[in-house]
Amino acid sequence: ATESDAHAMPRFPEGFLWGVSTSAHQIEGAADLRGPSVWDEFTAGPGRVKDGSTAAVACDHYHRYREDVALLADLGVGGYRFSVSWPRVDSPGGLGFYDRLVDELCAAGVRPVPTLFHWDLPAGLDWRQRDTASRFAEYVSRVADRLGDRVGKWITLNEPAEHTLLGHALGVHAPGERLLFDALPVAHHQLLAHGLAVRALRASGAADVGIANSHGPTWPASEGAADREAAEFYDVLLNRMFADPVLTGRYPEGVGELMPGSAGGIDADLEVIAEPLDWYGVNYYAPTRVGAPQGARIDFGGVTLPAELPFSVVPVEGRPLTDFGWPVVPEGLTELLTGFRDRYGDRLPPIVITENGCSYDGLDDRDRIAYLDGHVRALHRALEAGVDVRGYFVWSLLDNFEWAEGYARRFGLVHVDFTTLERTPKASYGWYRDLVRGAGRTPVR
Ligand code: GBH
Repeated sequence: ATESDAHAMPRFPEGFLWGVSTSAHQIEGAADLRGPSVWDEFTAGPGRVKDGSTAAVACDHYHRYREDVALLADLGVGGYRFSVSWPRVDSPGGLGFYDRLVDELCAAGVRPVPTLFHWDLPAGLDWRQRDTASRFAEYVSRVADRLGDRVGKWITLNEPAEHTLLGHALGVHAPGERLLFDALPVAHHQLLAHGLAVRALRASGAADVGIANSHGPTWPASEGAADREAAEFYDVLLNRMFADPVLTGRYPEGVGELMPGSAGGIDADLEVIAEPLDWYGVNYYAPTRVGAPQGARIDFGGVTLPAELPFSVVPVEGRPLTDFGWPVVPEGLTELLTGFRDRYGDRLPPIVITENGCSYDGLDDRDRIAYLDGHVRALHRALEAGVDVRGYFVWSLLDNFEWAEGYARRFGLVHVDFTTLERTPKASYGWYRDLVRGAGRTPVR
């Protein structure tokens, strides 16, 4: 075999959905044409975002969506995962933008895959309030009634785990609360919102509903009991607390008692949360090594964790790091997916990788190609091991507003000059186009 044969991409099943992902607050801009979100309030405060930037303009996707859809069409992806901004939908004419975007996508033969909440909660709402869950379901019904004739595949929430941890427990994301374990009701109310949204979507005729949860293998720092116990705790907190209730209708042992129940008790909520899904979305970036608490503040991928947590995060050694400092561990994706299949068995619907990607600078981004190539192969190994994975979405189409990191971290297949807003495809865009086009285009419906 020639060298190129040895490196040939393995074949993926017919109909496998290749795509790219973005989110509203990170790319749209046009902040004057929507209501404020908790992120607008948060970034207005000093020292919250590293470069002092805001998402008021971002990639100006709101005005340039036609150009961006042309980039998607040229890329040849079968799906585009974007998010709908709740504060935009709540403002006059707000749904019109998503109407136009969805029409443009359909005309380009790209399947729209909207996420209904990607962290930009309307200012004034608060996930600590149970009522926010029913407000969310009402908003979801409005969006589904308007777009449901052209949208098949829906995502309720993006990463409630990260939103709870970073936004409400550690305060490095909006709304900037440092509640530590008192943030748990925020997780429960988002999960309840997810379940109510699934019901609202189905009531409006939607047939292909999922969630995008962040997951990664948790590796104990050593085989010692204290490290293993700390890693187990972390795994419950970041992975199982969000997957178990959705997939099995139960919280992991010990967690349910900490959650606020409804008048009907926690079981009534869990029944809503466990509404069966058509598919389960996984966002994967890296595994995390976790050990016993060290009584010191620790750096966690750019975030400083308080010392009082019952675990510590330790570096994964011997691996290349992305610009963000996250280790590159493709086989972690295989481990994660086979682990999910083993843990959840028949309760696990087909999986879609709803985000995977890395931050690197430069147009000749060979490191990104290496990262993506490794992860796509790792995904294929999970398929060979019998895990039912139906799609893969790269984070992200465009360089964008990377939350507390501002514009300093570039995750795009397409470079954005944030002064001129000019888009320039990177080497990785060409690589992904070859992969997607070689694999065959996924039919739109
Ligand atoms: C996603 O969050 C978001 O959905 C998206 O909006 C965002 O732009 C994108 O990722 C990139 O950040 O243990 O040190 O390796 C994912 C956030 C990724 C945060 C994995 C923790 C592990 C850090 N998580 N990360 S480390």
